[in-house]
Amino acid sequence: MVERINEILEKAKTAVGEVSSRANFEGVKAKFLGQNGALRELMKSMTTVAAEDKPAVGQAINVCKVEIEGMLTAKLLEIEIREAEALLGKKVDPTLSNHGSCGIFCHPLTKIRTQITEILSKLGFTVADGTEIETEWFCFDALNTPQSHPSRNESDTFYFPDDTIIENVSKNSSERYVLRAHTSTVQIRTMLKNRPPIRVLSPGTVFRRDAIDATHFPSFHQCEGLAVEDGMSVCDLKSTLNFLFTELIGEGCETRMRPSFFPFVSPGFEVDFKSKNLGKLSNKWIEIGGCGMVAPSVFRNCGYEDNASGFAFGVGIERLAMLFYGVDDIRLFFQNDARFLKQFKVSMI
Ligand code: FA5
Repeated sequence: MVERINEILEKAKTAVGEVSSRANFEGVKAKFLGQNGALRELMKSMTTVAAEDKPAVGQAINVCKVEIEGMLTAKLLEIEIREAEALLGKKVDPTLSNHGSCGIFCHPLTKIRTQITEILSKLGFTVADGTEIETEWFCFDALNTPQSHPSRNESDTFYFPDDTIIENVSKNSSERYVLRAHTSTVQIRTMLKNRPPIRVLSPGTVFRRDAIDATHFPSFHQCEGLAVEDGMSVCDLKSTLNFLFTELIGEGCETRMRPSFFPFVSPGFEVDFKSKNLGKLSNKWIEIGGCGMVAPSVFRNCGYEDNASGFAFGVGIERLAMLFYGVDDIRLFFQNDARFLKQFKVSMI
């Protein structure tokens, strides 16, 4: 039996050494580690081994398996480096860190996020940080969203168990922690810390228990905008959004603002887009974000005077990227498929 194990190991060394492509790789992997592979055959023949020899033989088979897996992992890395080099047209050093640089490719979501912040920085907006784990107060109560609101259902929002303790995020005993369901939490954090004039943007990840389809994903990205200044009106909101969309998308898309309800703005609107060139989503209105004038109760929750005025908006980064790049399925952004990503040859600093 031990001879048989050694023989398989030798054969595996030769076979893995000769692998030159991914297809070839899969074949060799199946031959040794697959359902009907050599290792499985060895395991089956354990029934014929004498009881006293079983531990030693079992261990030898295990060692053989680990060695073959190791050889295959090293070979796969070699293949991936070769593929990356072919894609990039230059040598790749996989040991180098990619921190601080998007290299030649930049994920489309990163690109859109950067564009939004660059465009609105021309109007004086700066970036404000938020946190992904929030308390119910920041996510809902401070935003005038009562317990009975559907967005607070367990089936909509990710709640942490009652006894969770998270350092640096304090809460009162009746509250729970949540994964923030929108970036509007940053409106509250910003207004508690600052006084007007305020012009901030806050891009980030948000989480909802949404079923996955072509336009929904349970973890996605939004960019919040908040401006608080004397005498602000819906005109300021509309012209800010028009400026953003015209700079970002250009003339190829139609936009509309339709009256809608969000508990933290009054009046509130939904912003939709339509594009002729969007595959299976062509000529359909796609909701891109919500917006409105900050509600007096929200100002009060942050200790502001009732007569404060400001607007807020929250746009879905995936939805904007879909329109911008003509991507008709949101899932493509998260599959990490090089064939999809390599199309986004953008040079970014
Ligand atoms: C909000 O989240 C509000 N906080 C927006 C807002 C901010 C309104 C400020 C008023 C003032 P809504 O739930 O509609 O609103 O989500 C905003 C956008 O996020 C949507 O228009 C859509 O573009 C995107 N979005 C929502 N759910 C998903 C999902 N599951 N997957 C991908 N994108 C989504």
